[in-house]
Amino acid sequence: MHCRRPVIVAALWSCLAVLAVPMSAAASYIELIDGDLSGNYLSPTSVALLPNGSTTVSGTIAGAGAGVSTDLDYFTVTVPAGQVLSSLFVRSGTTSGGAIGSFIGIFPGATATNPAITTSSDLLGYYLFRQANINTDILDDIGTFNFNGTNPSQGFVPPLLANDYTFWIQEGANGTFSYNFELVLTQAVPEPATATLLLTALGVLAVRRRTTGPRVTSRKLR
Ligand SMILES: [Ca+2]
Ligand SMILES: [Ca+2]
Repeated sequence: MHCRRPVIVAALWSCLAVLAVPMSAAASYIELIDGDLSGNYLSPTSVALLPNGSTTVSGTIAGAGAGVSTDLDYFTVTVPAGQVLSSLFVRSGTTSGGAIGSFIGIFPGATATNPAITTSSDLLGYYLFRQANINTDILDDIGTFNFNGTNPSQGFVPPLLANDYTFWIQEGANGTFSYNFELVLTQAVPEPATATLLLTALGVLAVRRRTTGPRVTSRKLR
């Protein structure tokens, strides 16, 4: 049931795209409508991302204070072949918690690791988001953040390429806090090496055409 809405929206978008009707693409997972995201790091909720468009993921996390999280949210996304995750915007409605913000982390693959023993290096990246981040893209911050300068993640430079990724959102301060994220998929561009190979291949073809053309003509003339 959780996947139906994005799938239907994606199908609608495909139809409209065929008809060349201009329209902004969007999909969403809203906890208020779709239910609480999984708190099980081994079985995150699957959230479908809309290709060449935006997917909103919004909900709440809760804590009991002293770093104890009582509602953790895990969700897995698949960045399909030919697409990249280019941005993650913090949108309005985000409250976050504590003095330094709420936690968001990204694991490579379709599961997370046990939060009781997870270290920063298990994560591709992580960040402490807050209201000041509203309407900014924090994907690059997630890729470079290093709390206290002593907790490095694996690190990455956006965009995130085609693969499965698992997001982990939590807050240990006392209370319930809202988040509202926009994940943006865009078309992958060929890597420079691939582009160079293509250009080289095209160049070889062009040279061959130039060299074979006159020879054929001269044979015909003889
Ligand atoms: Ca939740
Ligand atoms: Ca949850």
